[in-house]
Amino acid sequence: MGVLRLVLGDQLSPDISSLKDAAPDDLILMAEVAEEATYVRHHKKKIAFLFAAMRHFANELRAAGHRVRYVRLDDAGNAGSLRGEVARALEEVPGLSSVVVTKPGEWRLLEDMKAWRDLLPVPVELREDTRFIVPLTEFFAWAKGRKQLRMEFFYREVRRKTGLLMDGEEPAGGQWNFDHDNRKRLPKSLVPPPRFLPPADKLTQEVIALVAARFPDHFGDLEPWVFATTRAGAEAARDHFITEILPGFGDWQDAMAKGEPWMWHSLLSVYLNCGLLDPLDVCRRAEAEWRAGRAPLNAVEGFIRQIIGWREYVRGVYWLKMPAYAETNALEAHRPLPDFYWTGETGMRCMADAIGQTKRHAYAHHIQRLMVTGNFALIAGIDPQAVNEWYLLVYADAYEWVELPNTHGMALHADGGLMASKPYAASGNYINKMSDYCGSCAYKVAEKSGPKACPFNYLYWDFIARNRERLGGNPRMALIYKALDRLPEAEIRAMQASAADFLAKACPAAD
Ligand code: FAD
Ligand code: DLZ
Ligand code: SF4
Repeated sequence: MGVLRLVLGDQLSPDISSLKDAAPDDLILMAEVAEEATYVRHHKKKIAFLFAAMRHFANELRAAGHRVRYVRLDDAGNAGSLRGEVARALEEVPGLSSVVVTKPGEWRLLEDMKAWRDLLPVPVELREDTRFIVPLTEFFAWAKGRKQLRMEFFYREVRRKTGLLMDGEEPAGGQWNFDHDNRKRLPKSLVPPPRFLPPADKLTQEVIALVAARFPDHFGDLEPWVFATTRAGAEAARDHFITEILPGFGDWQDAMAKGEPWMWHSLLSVYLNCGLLDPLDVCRRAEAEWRAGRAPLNAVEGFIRQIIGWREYVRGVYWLKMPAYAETNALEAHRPLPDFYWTGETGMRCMADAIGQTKRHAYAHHIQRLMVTGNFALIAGIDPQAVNEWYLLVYADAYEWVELPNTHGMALHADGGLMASKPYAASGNYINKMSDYCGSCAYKVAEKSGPKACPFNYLYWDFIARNRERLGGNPRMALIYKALDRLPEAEIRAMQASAADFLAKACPAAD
């Protein structure tokens, strides 16, 4: 008797726990299903990337000698859901006595799978996802009894655990964190380097045509193609980043520039999150660049912190706090998402750029996600669930375990400060300091109210004023409230009037 081993679209690792004891009689099932493609209306490029990567991975498994049942979206009889496809395989293939699957990255699917135990005629084993550096039990033990979960302290534990950038007991270079070196604005004379953006191979082109035909109403463009869809391609992207781009990662980590979607970011999340790259391996390679003297410590530490710090940490927060986390709305924000999040059509140059490239590439870098689209949603008071849905569907790297804590915790402060000690709210000054957007914007960053004023300015002060009761007691907000109190009453009223006017047009509150 064999085992039916289900591999999900974001589990494309040969060493995934569901495959570790695979035997010749077993059958590996992979399925493209409408339910996963439409539970939110994912960006077309995200669906195409994942289906193409799944098809390539199935070929990789076959080449390694495994028996694989791969169900394509347009195959006759496709049941439309993962549960349906597991049930169909059990019915159609004789000799399968149990189902094994590695736990999924989203709460909704884990709950669904738990119910499979009662719905399917054979036992179902759900295995831990061991592709992360910190097992969830370890994260839960770390979090126990802590009122606030500060990433920095967690990160230091992971540095010690992995030995990454450690000289004995001490952090390499004598400091845990080199963030203060990583906030440079891009000089006009410096152009971001060319990137590894492989064209679509034949298999991927077929999938692109399928997605264009089946999901025409979904957000986003399929062309130009920018992602590798094989393990070898993802490894080439990793190697290109590490040798060519990583040295500049730190200096320009927070910088933005018009028409420049990639800057010095790695573009690796899409491969890490679907299993084509291993996070610890990527970090060890980055460390080796520093040890060999080819990349500076501020760049390598900053990059490694994003992966063994933030990435592991947000996963822990997600599984610690779900399902209640998805309902959090500590700032009681209820406005609908403005239409320009879907079209990119707005006079705000920073927003138009971030949304435009999101539409084109299913990618925006962290500062655009946090300080442009996230910051706008925060200060405009957009409903966290609407914002969450947007981030989950527009990015090719988005799965709820990583997207939700970043949205509710980091960008929107909807969790009341569990993740961030104060909201990442900022006026146009911040965007102007870190980018060259403002020079070609329809609005004026120096103006605080009125029809020409930068909306980030009046929305920021309106946010600060209207949240005084909720945020005024936070010691980290004390200076900001002092600054608000120093502003002339008439100036505050003018900004509030501009904010009300803008919001009434862009995202009128429901009655
Ligand atoms: P780089 O800047 O090159 O960073 C290197 C790696 O570090 C990334 O590949 C990623 O694996 C990891 N990383 C960096 N920052 C974070 C972070 N805050 N949380 C978790 N991992 C991080 N990341 C996702 O992978 N999926 C998401 O759905 C997602 N949604 C986000 C939503 C919001 C509102 C915000 C503010 C951030 C979100 N992030 C998400 C985190 C971050 O923006 C992306 O990981 C990053 O932009 C991916 O691009 P990159 O690979 O070029 O990253
Ligand atoms: C995102 C996604 C999409 C679009 N399609 C599929 C699919 O057809 N089959 C599949 O196995 N997985 C898909 N996925 C990834 C799943 O949604 C993902 O495994 C869960 O959200 C858990 O992270
Ligand atoms: Fe963005 Fe304001 Fe600058 Fe325009 S002026 S680009 S809206 S920050």
